Amino acid sequence: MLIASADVIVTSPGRNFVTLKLTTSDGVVGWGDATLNGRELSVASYLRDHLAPLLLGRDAHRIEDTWQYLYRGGYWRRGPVTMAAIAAVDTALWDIKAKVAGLPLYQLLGGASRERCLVYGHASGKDLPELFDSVRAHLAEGFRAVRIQTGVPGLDSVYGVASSEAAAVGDGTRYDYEPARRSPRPTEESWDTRAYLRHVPSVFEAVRNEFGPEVALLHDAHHRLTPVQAARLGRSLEPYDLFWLEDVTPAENQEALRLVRQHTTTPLAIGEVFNTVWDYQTLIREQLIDYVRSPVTHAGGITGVRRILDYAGMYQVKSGMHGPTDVSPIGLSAAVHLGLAVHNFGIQEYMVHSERTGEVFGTTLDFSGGGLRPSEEPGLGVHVDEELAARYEYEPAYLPTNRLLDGTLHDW
Ligand code: GCO
Ligand code: MG
Repeated sequence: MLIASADVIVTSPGRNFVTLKLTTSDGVVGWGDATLNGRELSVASYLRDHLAPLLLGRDAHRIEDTWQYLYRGGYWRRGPVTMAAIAAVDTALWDIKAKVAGLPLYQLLGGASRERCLVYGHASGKDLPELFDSVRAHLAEGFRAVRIQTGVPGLDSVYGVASSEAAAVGDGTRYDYEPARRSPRPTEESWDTRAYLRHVPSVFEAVRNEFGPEVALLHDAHHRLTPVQAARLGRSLEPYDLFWLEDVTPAENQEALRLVRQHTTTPLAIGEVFNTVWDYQTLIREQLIDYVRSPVTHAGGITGVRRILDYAGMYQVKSGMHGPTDVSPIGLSAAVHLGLAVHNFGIQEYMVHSERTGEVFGTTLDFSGGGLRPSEEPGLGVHVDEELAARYEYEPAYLPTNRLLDGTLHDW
């Protein structure tokens, strides 16, 4: 069974997505997600101009060999563009193999290790009343874990908090947060670490008082702190029993996490911007973190993330795959198949896609009891409406940048 065609679909049903469609000589179709927020066209070109010609005529069953061929054979290794492109190929090949086997993908990965994958949603609000509405709306929808982000007094716009227009989406309490704005240049946000560090513990105190001890609470510091600031934040949040504190520092300096770890027992999650097991080598071996964030879409597909999770499992580190709306429903479905199968699953991020996205990318995932489960359909269980996709043309969109109050560019 040979790969007969490799087509790249760029579509923008509200936000941009890059999708790979592989078709075999027998007519079996496999889908893969290669969406890299704000840098979509570079991955589309990587796939279209450099990988598609290499894939034609290859045996579609040789997934591991294809992964190595694209990773080692390309000479230029790692990096988000390369690894998102490899991810799409890998995911599409797993989709094909599972369809040929007549089994849902998770069965090929070892079968279910649990009934469903616990997920967390995004609760946010510019102040406490808005935040409480958002938490309540999530709990009413069945979420058992929520990420908490709020505005910081003195700052106009803050990572993770929806604008008022977005807050009006749906029943008015979801506060959908989509950081990439459709514009030819990134927007700018402002930041003040001291104001943030003063404010956040009081938010978690209020949320615990209002919603009790049961609900799992998470928080994303989005790479903005130094190690010593991160250590302080982790320690100040200990009374509120967080499920995790995410991306406290820009963790490409892995050793920096030693200091954070020595000073706090708040669990740490890192790695949504990482794309290979090498990015985690020290973090995992020294048990400096508790959850790895790499999703199937950005870290070399099922094959790449399974490698990371097998290594993590040796050190009691669990999965916490990135699942914002910039991971397409195809990428989310792949993550849920993998999450259902691996032993060291922790939690899955689930930022619900817009209705328009759902019309282009249909999934067969089932959300109930606070978790997601894939259907029994052979393969990934995703259906792409290609005609509809063609109607939504790519539009430039960028993630914001971030500046300190004195104008210095800071990590966003
Ligand atoms: C998360 C992330 C996202 C990213 C976004 C970038 O934890 O969900 O931090 O909000 O900022 O996915 O593309
Ligand atoms: Mg994050």
